[in-house]
Amino acid sequence: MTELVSYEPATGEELWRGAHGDVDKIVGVARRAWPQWAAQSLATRIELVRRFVNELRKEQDEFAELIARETGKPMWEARTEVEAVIAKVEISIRAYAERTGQRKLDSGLQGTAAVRHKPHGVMAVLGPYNFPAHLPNGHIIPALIAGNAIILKPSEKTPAVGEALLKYMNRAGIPSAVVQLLIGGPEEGKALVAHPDVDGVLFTGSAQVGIAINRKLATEPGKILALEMGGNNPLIVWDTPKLNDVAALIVQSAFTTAGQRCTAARRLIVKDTMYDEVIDHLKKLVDRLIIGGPFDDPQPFMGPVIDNRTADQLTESFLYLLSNGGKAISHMRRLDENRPFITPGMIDITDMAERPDVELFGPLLQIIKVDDFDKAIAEANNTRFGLSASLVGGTPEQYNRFWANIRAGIVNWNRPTNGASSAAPFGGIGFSGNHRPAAYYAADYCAYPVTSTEMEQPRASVGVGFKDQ
Ligand code: UN1
Repeated sequence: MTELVSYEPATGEELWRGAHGDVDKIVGVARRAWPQWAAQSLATRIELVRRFVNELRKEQDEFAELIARETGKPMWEARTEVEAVIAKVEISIRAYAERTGQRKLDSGLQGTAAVRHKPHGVMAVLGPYNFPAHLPNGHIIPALIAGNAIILKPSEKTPAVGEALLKYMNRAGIPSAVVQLLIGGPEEGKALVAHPDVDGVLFTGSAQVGIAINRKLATEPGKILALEMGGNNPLIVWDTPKLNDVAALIVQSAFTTAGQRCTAARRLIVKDTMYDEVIDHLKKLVDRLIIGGPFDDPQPFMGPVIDNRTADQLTESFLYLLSNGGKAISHMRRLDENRPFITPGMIDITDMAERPDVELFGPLLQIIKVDDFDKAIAEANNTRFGLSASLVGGTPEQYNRFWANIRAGIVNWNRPTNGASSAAPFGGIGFSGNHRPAAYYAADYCAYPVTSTEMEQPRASVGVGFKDQ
């Protein structure tokens, strides 16, 4: 049987090894377990997800350490991820009540009309490697609360974190048949998504894979599909005096988690009169940025990217931009031949004839100089993606114009493109996903509304068109 192995990006050491799962068998177990889980009271399911938080809290440091090992992100960031997992539970309980709770309505029909929600059944959760606990958890918890059985297929780069997440859930008393782990690669992923006994797919990952799933499910209109994909997110810098703060905001947007966030700023669009000063501040800050292993002391700003192949692809992308009209502001360099530590790359692509509209998932920032605010907005919209966008500086009137014209699901003023709230709807448009698949509105994907109209006695409403007896 094929085995999956995960390695620590920072050291190259093997971290985890396990056999690929049997999709049919796992789906069968979920199918059989589901009715009993759905029949539990909502209060019981809520009690159990709250117990999961208690279990996790007991081993919060160990879990953060595992996340740091398997992703390469610094401990301070791994701890933040565990906090986000914990916070998601109360957010999801609230979201279930507010988004999918029972509602009476005035339907205009005779009788009492109400909308109530039911779980879909078996939900497949496909997770990413950048937040291997937080993002799948953001789908698992609302789906569990709603009464679904879950199959988690973690990214093949982070199986250990996926396994640990479910272990805490099982310890809390959520049955192991109700939250199962499927280890595997694309083959298992495809089989799971297309399985006739899987009722919904909650996906977080690249646009390429998300679009393939969407195509695969095109003939199954009833299957629920939440797509949280990537971005080619713009950050516009307009008139603003606080350049130290602006530089810090740009660095945070583009380079936290080594740029491996769906919300990372990929394109910096700068007003021409601000350009030299902004770039100067930015370069100085990037030069001070510490890159290192997750447990280094002092803690690094960012770790390695996920693996050597990704590091190679990113440095190749940087060279591609450079040889196609880009001007290097700061070179993306490999710091270690054997490990995927790379320096943040910044490149001015203003003069590039054709700009690639792909998500470069790493610490690579493309910079564009513009001389007019409307051109800046047009430049920001020059993408098929539409996840997150920020304006830094400018007047309230300009922010309003930006807000009205920008095509993105998350729009910010004077704050980074990333670090979006988990208590708010989260998601994008276009190649970024199908609207609001995550965070607060994830609840919408986890239960379907049933409209019921109820009368005390049987009665039809059409009384014309019959012959006399
Ligand atoms: C980010 O903005 O860096 O809970 C990711 C969620 C979001 C994820 C945000 N807060 O799904």
